[in-house]
Amino acid sequence: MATRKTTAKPNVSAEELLGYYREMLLIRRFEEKAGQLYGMGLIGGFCHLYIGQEAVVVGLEAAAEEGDKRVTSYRDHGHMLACGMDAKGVMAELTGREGGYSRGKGGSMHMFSKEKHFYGGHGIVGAQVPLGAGLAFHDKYKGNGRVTFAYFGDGAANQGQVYETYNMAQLWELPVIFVIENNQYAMGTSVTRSTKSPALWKRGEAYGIAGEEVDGMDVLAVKEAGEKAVAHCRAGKGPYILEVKTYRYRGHSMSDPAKYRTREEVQKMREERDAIEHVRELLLSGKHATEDDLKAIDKDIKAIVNESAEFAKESPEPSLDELYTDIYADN
Ligand SMILES: Cc1ncc(C[n+]2csc(CCOP(=O)(O)OP(=O)(O)O)c2C)c(N)n1
Ligand SMILES: [Mg+2]
Repeated sequence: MATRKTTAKPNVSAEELLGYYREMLLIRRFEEKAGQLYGMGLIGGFCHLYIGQEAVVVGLEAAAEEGDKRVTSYRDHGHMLACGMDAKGVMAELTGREGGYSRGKGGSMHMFSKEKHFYGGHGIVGAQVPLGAGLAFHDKYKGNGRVTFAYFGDGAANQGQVYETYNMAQLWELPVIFVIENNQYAMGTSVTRSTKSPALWKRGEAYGIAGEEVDGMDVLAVKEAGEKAVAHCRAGKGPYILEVKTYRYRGHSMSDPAKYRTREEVQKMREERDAIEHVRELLLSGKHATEDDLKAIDKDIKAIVNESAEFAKESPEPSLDELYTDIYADN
């Protein structure tokens, strides 16, 4: 990927840019804190951090409207924060406490919020893709104009169920945006090792689904592409594919020998392509904010994240009775 230019786009207000900066920073600091709590033994099981990929979900949430739905994989903390779920509830779920979004029974990979239209959090690679089409089917049936964002990875993009879903979604003209977060690796397997056709956005062509590739380290580019995809879906034209090129800085999960890439590769992405640094430069060079303004935001975010960690440590473990709840649908 080429190094991008750092001049502010004229159609973006200072307020918008500051909002994206805040939201991306919240995800990054939250994930760093989650990494620390994991190291301290306060979080158990799997924990997949989103550090590096923040511009994807923040850009797409900027294109969404109230009532739109989202569903994603196990790398889900960023999606929850970006759609407005409370950092305290997410962190407490990570520590397996009663104050968590699944009352401590779901952990990192299994959280939901009906209120924020967040449908998980799914540990089975690719499983959320047909679920996303199902959510979109509901909205099409109801004729409510809503759109679903179904996020999945480059590795998941090689799954059979994705293509069955493409076929049905196009056939039924479902309002679903298939967002491929191409962070270049599936656990330790690079895209170039797993496929001879790395243009994942083109794979809808066989089904008649339009798609495009987006620079996922540029929140403004993601937002613009998101708006186009949303307009396509809301106009009743069926699904759309966005392949968002991004990068994760941390390991796949919390234990990752990282033998599949060099430290230099990671370092280069951090130094030259970081999405938060990009917005920071836009804010400063466009004189939309001063260093002090940004420091104040950093301080604010730190306080929110620290508060979430305190809450997550203090919230009690779920009672044994919780074993018997959330098993059957409540009528
Ligand atoms: C059906 C299934 N197969 C294998 C796994 C183990 N697994 C977990 S994550 C993962 C890699 C997926 O990579 P990608 O779709 O690129 O998403 P990323 O982790 O990069 O966000 C694999 C193989 C699984 N959870 N489910
Ligand atoms: Mg991947």
